[in-house]
Amino acid sequence: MGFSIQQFDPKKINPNDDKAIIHINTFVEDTDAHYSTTLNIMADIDQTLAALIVRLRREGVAFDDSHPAIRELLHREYESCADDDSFPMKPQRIVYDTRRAVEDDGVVLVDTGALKMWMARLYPTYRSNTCVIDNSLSTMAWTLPGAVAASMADPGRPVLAVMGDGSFMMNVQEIETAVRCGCRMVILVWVDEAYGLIKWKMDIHDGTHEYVDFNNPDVVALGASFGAKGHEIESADELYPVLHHALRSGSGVDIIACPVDYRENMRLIEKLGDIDFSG
Ligand SMILES: Cc1ncc(C[n+]2csc(CCOP(=O)(O)OP(=O)(O)O)c2C)c(N)n1
Repeated sequence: MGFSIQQFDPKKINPNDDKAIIHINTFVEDTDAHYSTTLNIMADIDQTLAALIVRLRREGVAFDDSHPAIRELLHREYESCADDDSFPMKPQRIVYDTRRAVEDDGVVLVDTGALKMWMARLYPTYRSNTCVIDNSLSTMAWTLPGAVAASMADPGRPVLAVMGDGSFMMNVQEIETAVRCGCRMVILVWVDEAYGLIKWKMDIHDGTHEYVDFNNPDVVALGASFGAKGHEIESADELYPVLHHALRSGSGVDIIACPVDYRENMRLIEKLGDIDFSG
């Protein structure tokens, strides 16, 4: 459902091209040696699933759409570092504290990078369109202008852009736009002083990395120079109250820089096996 070849190599799920594939999407997928479809349903996915469920129920087919085992696994991982006070912070704890701080209808925009691997897997959502992820083109840095747009579209709603430091620096000038246009938004920057996802990929493939590390500016001074407010997180217990307060306080743009411990990335690989890095 919703599959697109540019997002994921079908060879990984269908190496011998011997699986029966029912493809449901708003478009027919490109032909691929590992993606020969048995049936193409070209339609709105939401409506297709709703119709399918009605039909299955009517015909008395027993099915379980709650997947308790998967939910339990995810929930356990999501809560695993809730009390972990190591610093720089574990990605799992940043996701956990982010979810606690954002109201159920708050909009979170997740940028491209290693942080996306953590947010996309673990961040629970309670309403539709409250966690926006660019999974296809996966362009870096879109969440800063994206947050400007989200806050203009619905000024009363909390808006949070979650970005890596590489992405943040790539579109940092858009803070000027946000301040000039009177946007109310918060930017949470996961700081690892590197292009973390690329470093991770190099470490997996070559066992080493190069030219992916960099230094960051002082976020408090940077924020002030744009007329925004910068915060440096200096211990694990600070993130939740600072984020919680920023999301609820008055006006303007808040930028929160939070150091992250990406040694967890390789541990995740050991736990899960191979991971797709396209984009
Ligand atoms: C515009 C653009 N340039 C390059 C890439 C390739 N790319 C994907 S993730 C990434 C590094 C992201 O680094 P950062 O924003 O610091 O996040 P982190 O991975 O450290 O969490 C790069 C260079 C991309 N997806 N988009």
